Amino acid sequence: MAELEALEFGKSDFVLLDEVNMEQFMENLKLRFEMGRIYTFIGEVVVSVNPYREMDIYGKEAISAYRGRELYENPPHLYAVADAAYKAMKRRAKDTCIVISGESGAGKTEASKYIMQYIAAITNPSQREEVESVKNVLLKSNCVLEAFGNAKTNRNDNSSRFGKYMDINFSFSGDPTGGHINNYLLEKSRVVHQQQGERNFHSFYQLLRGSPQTLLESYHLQGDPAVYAYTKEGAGSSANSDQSSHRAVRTALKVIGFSEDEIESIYRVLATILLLGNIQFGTEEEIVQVEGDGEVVSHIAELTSTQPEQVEKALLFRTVATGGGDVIEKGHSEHEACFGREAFSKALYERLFGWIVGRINSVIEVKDYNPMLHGKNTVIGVLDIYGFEIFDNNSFEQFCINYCNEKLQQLFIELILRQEQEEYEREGVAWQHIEYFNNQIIVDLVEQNHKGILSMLDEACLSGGRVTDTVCLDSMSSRLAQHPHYTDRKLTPADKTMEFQKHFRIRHYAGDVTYSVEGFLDKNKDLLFQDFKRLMFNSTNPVLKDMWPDGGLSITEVTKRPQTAASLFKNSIVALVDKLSCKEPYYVRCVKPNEMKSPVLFDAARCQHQVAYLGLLENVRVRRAGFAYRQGYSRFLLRYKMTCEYTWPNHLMATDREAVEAIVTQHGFQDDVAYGHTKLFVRSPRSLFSLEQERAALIPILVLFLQKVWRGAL
Ligand code: AD9
Ligand code: MG
Repeated sequence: MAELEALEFGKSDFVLLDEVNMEQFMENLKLRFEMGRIYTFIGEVVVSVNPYREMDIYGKEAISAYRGRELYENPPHLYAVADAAYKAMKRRAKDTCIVISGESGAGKTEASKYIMQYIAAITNPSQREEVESVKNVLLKSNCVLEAFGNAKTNRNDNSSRFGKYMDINFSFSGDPTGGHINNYLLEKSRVVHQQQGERNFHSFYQLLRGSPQTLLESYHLQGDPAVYAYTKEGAGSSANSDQSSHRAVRTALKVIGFSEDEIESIYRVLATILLLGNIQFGTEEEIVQVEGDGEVVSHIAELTSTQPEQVEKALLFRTVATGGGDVIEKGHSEHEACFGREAFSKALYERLFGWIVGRINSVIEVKDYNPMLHGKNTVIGVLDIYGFEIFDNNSFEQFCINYCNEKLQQLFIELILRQEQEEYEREGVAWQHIEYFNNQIIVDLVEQNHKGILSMLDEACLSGGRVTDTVCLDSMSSRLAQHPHYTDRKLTPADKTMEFQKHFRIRHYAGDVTYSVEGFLDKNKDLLFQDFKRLMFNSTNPVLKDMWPDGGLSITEVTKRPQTAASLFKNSIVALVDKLSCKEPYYVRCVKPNEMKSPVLFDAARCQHQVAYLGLLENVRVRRAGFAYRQGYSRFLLRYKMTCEYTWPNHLMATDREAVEAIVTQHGFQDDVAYGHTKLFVRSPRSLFSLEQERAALIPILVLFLQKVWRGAL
């Protein structure tokens, strides 16, 4: 079957290419995409090309075809990887993880959903109620997190603007018992500003377009996104699914276990943010004021269960501790008031998102787990994190996202090589090392203590208000001038225009990215006046109050050196990498076929670039330098014993290994194999194909023979 698949639809595994070079790789990838074969293996890694159309390959039949089967028994599919991770977890009690990578719009989130659906479908055959409810919450959480964490960008109509790592816990019998979601760096700047043609987070449009008029009125909202500063930019695009999605999200929230009060509070926060965005400040007789008749302020107070005077005060003043230990109230300038309003809007959304994730976690966390009773609590982790981003204008967010991708690429290199090496060592098989580009140098450039860009940013942020973005850039450029992956703007004559005076460039593993430092320091400081935190902490709505536990601190108790956004992000990514590296990894590498979201266009240059930076060719080489196929002796025998006279129906040799040797020798591929302690290693899967073919040819004869035996004819 595999041979047939190879003939018609290209090679189902890139290790089968006649020669490993870019040309052949691309030819195969293109052929398979055009034939509707969007998945291809590199050993256990699945390469996926976004089909940009509905595929009829995820139904019940597909699920049962992959369930419990070996990777090579079926055509490549996400289900094959999901099943491999599940088997390893269940049979060998291994914690596993599935890392899905690729650039924005390549299909990571869709892949993660199919993987979760597969796991849900193959578990809990006895339909135990408590397991079903855990599965339901896990699945429904996707819908909620997408509403609040995804947005339409120019690259992807449903782009994840946060990173997600979900652990699913399993009982000894292999059923989901709970889970935990970690979220990473929500792109909160989107709340107040979107690039041309992009939207704010889906949740805003869903609320405005999906709520009945009476409800909108109670939120003091109008149903048109064009009315609000924060949703105006995206008001014109993709309105069709907002209404139905809103209903689905409300239902999902209920199913997960959010109370009516909690759901109401969530939408009140969204309404507050929309109203905040429309607040204007003006100056009269040198006093900064909120423009208008104060109605918006009282609406905000009503929505947040606070007092209008307190809302107004928080918008116009900040409390500061003087050097002498006094506490004074300082009026904002108009500029500061706008800054404060934007920071507050962003923080409201970020806290809301974090709170929703925390609330989901509280529902799905594994409770009352007793290892003595229930056995080892094993885990499958699924990572769906924003892909590498190169935009026309790249800012702090892209810098963090791309750093995260560098870390994950580092892990891929490390684990894929380590995993191979370890297995060969364990089994006592010799192997040959393969060269690859090690991106550690770029990781260091970003994260090294004292010498890395993140440290320099932090230094600049901690040295008070004197250092501007440009001063920080100058200092960075002089310290990193010699670094092969950092380009100082002064070194590139072509970029010496004014426009590029605030830029630096990093040669990432996935390509060159020019970052604009404008706003870097503000985003890194992530300053929010304590007055806003206190305002929310004093809300009489317990849900809101719960989101702002730090609002209870007085100005003198507030730490003068809060952690910066970049160091918080770095710590969370380092913790993520630690978490992943102690699990058995499975990889899905997603490729985006074109920029037009077209199901028929294979943009060869774009795809080739992705194949190159994802290190897929090196991946094939590593796989080929080693052994493409490995199988435990007893399983191998079970499958192929019919093809050899010495092993059919049973062998008389001392060990299974000797019996396997007999099969291999009889089929003449003894030079293509190595015998490990417990497994047979086959270098080229072609040897296996001939075996498979013979087996396939023998099966009808065998069936005929058995039928005759049963009928007593023999
Ligand atoms: V981002 O880094 O979050 O911006 P992703 O997650 O890699 O990105 P996503 O999964 O959202 O991309 O896929 C983008 C779009 O491609 C989806 O909205 C679908 O319209 C389309 N897509 C992706 N995978 C599939 C698939 N297996 N079948 C059909 C798909 N359509
Ligand atoms: Mg996504």
